[in-house]
Amino acid sequence: MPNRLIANSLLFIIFLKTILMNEVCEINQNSCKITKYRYIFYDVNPPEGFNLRRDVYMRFAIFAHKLKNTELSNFKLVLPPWTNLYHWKKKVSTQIPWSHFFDLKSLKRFSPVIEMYEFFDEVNYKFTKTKIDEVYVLQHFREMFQTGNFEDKMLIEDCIRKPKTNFYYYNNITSDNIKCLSFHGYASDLKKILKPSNAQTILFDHAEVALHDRFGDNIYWKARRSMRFSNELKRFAAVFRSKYLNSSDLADGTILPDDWEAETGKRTAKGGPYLSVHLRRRDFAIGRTKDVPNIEEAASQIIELLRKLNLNVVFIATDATIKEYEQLERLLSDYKVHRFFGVESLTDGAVAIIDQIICSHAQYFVGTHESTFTFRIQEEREIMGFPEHTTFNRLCGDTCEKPSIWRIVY
Ligand SMILES: Nc1nc2c(ncn2[C@@H]2O[C@H](COP(=O)(O)OP(=O)(O)O)[C@@H](O)[C@H]2O)c(=O)[nH]1
Ligand SMILES: [Mg+2]
Repeated sequence: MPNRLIANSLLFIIFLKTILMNEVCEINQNSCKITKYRYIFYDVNPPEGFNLRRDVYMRFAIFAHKLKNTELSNFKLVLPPWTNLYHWKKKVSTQIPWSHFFDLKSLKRFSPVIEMYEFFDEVNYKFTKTKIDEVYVLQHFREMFQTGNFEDKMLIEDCIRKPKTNFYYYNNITSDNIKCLSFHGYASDLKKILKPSNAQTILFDHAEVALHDRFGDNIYWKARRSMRFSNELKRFAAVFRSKYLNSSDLADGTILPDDWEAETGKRTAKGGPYLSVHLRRRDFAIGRTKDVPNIEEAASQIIELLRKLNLNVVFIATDATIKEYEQLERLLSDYKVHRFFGVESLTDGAVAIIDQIICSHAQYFVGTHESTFTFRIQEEREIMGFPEHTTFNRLCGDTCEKPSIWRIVY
């Protein structure tokens, strides 16, 4: 009977829809769309800065990338929206999507990532409450540091600290299934959690506990190359470079293909006719006095470099206070000194990226010891193909070992 068939099919669809959507659409069931996808969320220890967060993103983007073409290929990685960070002085009033900083199309060419709003849209959550099916708060094994036994492992254990998952400050997201997962291993090991689970949504908090699968291999660099900055931020940097630093991609030899997948790795970048400096202050100037110079020492090292390079223009990226920066400027008064001050409409995060872009295009770069802000600039220069000796340089404190060289591989 065709009618019965139709009725049965309808019932079956409703049944399917109910099991699929049961956990996630609490109110307003009718508005729920059927989606065949499952979702990995992650979040990072709140005090961590932007550039460490970019590194954690890579660990999870690589994890999700490796799920493609496996039995877990219906998982997508939901990008954790940006909320106020410790280093951002100008507060943001809402969750910021990744497209504010990065080119989403490029990210998606590497890994099945989506923005939070795309997730909301896919499951039509807008007016409903979202309950994450399973939350795992990663923590280090307590006994590992006592016994020195660093085998890879994971185990649901008592929480060492009371978990404070904030769900990106959305007041319509919760979970009633939060566990602590003692973990020592690589991000991709987390598929052991995905495999036996039939949850549609899984959140890993304190994701920074999971390590890179393989730091510095070609997959690492693919993930890294896919993290192209948004066109808007690139434009701000380009205007500044052209206006103050006599720098353009054509003249500097820094034109890259539109698609990062087409990059071949030529070491032919020349860079603009300026020295760029990343001078990390604030918490580094307090907590790492041995490794970072004071302002006078920084100035004399910069002058030495300018003389050696026969340059008279320097671009300073720094989180220094205005007072410190003015002191530096005075000490460098024989030279043209530039800093990007930004405009009112730019977020602190955007200004920081524009600083990084301008630094990465200089003929010669010198950074701050063990700052992830500096590391990201060095990677950018590796991608553009600068000679290594122009990139892996640091300002000296009392200590001055040479920075590690992380060469790009394809
Ligand atoms: N605009 C700007 N911000 C900076 C600079 N250096 C540090 N910051 C800010 O301070 C934060 C430092 O945190 P993070 O990104 O984790 O780098 P790290 O702490 O140096 O390893 C950055 O994200 C920026 O918000 C700089 O040169 N320019
Ligand atoms: Mg930091």
